[in-house]
Amino acid sequence: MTTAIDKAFYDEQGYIIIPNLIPPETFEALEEACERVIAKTRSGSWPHRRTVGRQFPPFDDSNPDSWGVQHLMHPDLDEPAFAEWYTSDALINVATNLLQCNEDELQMELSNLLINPLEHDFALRWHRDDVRENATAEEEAAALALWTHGVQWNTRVLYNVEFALYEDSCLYLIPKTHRFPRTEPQRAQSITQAPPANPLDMPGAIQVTLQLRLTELKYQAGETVIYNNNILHCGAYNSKQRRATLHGCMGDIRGGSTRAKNVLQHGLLWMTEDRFRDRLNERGKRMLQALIDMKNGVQGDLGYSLVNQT
Ligand SMILES: O=C(O)CCC(=O)C(=O)O
Ligand SMILES: [Fe+2]
Repeated sequence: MTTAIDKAFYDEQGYIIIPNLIPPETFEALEEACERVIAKTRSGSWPHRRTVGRQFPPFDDSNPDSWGVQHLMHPDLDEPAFAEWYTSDALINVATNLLQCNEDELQMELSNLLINPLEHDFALRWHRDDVRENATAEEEAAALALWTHGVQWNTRVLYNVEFALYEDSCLYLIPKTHRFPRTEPQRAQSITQAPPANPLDMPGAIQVTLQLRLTELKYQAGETVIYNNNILHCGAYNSKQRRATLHGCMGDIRGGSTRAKNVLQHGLLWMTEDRFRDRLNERGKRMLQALIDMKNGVQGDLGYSLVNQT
C-alpha cells in the first residue's frame, strides 16, 4: 500500500489522519480477532484490561466494566493477526516516514485495543501521556523537545456494513501543543485530574473522528490518526457507541531510554519471554530486540508517567 504521508503536516500539527492503514486482505482476520478479544475481556477471562474508573496505568480490577484490552500480541490471546498487522508494510512505512528512520531502528512497543464501556460513559482528563499536569512551562518545554522518537496511533477497525454508521469520535486534541507549553487558559483546564464536562470548552481543541470511508466505490479500511502522544489530548467514551480501535505505539532506538517509562509502565515482562519472540516474523524479532535492549538499559522500576484520580 502506498499512502502519501504529509510529514510536514504531522510535524507541525502533531497528528495526521491516514485513511486506510489496514490492508484489505487482512481486514477480516483483524476484525474477527478484535471481536474475540473483546468478548474475552468482557467475560473476565482476559484479565489485562483498561478498567472504567482508572484513567492511566496501573489498571486494576476495581470495576467490571472496561474501556480497553491490553497486550493484543500476548501469546495467551493467541491471535496472530495483531502481530501481523503491527509488523505490516503499511504500518512500518508510516512509522519510518514520520520518524525518518530505517526499519532496523524501529522499536516494538504497545499494542492495545480501545473499546466502549458498556455500563457507564467514562472520560480521560486533558493530558500529555508522559508529562505530568503540574509540570512548569520549562519542564514541559524540556520534555517536549525530547519527545520525537515515537508514533502513536488509533486505528478504527469495525467494518461490517451494519457498523458503518458507527464513528469513533472519542479522541480530542489540541493541534500544535506537542511543541509548546500550555497557555494559561489551557493550563487552567488541564491541571485538574477531573475530566472536562465538555472537551470542546478547551481553547484550540478539535474532535477527531475516524470513519469507514467509501472512496472510488471502495471501503477504505482502518482509518487512523497518528499522533505525538505528548500532544495535549483527552478521551470521552460513550457506552452506547460501539468502539473497536487499535491503539498502540512504536519508537525508534535513537530515542535511547526516553520512552522507557511511558512504555514499560504497561507491564511488558511477557514480551521478554521466548514464547512471544518465537511467534514473530524476522522484522518483529528485530523490533522486539530493540525494546528488550531499552528495558535492559534502564535501572530499577521507573514508576508511572501519570497519576490516577483517587
Ligand atoms: O481513547 C483515546 O483515543 C485516547 C486514549 C489516551 O489518551 C490514553 O490512553 O492515554
Ligand atoms: Fe493519552
